[in-house]
Amino acid sequence: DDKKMEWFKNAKLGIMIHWGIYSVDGISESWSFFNNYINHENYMKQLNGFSASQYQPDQWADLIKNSGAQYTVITTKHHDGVALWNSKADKATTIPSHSLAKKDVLTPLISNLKKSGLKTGLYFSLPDWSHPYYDINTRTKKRYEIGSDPKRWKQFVNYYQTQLNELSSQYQPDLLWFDGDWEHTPEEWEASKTSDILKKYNPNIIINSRLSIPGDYDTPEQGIPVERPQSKYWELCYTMNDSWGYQTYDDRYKTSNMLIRTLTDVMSMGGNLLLNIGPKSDGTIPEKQVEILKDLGRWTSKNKEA
Ligand code: FUL
Repeated sequence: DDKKMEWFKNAKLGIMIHWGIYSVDGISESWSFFNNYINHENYMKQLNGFSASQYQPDQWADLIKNSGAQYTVITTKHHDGVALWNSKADKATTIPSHSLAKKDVLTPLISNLKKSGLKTGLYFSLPDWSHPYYDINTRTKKRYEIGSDPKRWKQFVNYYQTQLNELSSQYQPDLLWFDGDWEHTPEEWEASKTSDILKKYNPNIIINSRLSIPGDYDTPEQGIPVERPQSKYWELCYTMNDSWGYQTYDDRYKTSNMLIRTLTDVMSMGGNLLLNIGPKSDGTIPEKQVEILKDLGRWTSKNKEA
């Protein structure tokens, strides 16, 4: 397994991308309706504002490549359940079919990233708070017991595993970044089967530790661990400001120097930094984030041997 982890171990810097309909109103990804900041119906109305009209995936790839990052992780589906790709799975809501953009935004990005030599990771939320078969229904605020309706839950598991089949066959990802495993047990998620599905497409796929079963590397979030993590491989996911998705009012950016210091701290502890950007719904990347990526690029190119 060390062999397949080689590129990851040497990567040091990766860029995470949170891009979804939440960027339309500039509110928090999925959590805004989960926490009743907005109701589910109005949250979903953001589909009508997601235009991707200025979207230039080749420029995204250049910008990421020039930052010195070796890989990316993009949100293909957050807890809100909206698929960024043209999912044909049962009752899926997708950007290509249901948004204003009416186009496939993931395929051109993945191909540009691969052309630039970047490894590609896909973020995928296990919970899907909009799907009729999921046990927590945010529309009705009702929850069904899996034990009382195992057939329905099975339909949900089939649905999400179908989506992973689609993603694997369409994009051949190098890494799968699961999220939200906390909502169910490994048995309920059928986690081992899920992992087998991914390995069938790519025996060398790297899977993070949020599939409810031990993964290939640890995933601390938003803070450098105090002690060097026990696991051999790890990655700190980290925001440039205080938000993952694009948020209108969040201008609390860390300075480039602070972020470079975080990168060197993480490196010295044997980890990778997965630094997040949150593009806007028209497909542009906020200026401040572009600036930080460029600053990182200047630093990494001067410190190649690091
Ligand atoms: C968390 C999610 O709940 C956040 O919204 C975000 O995507 C972060 C990277 O992971 O678990």
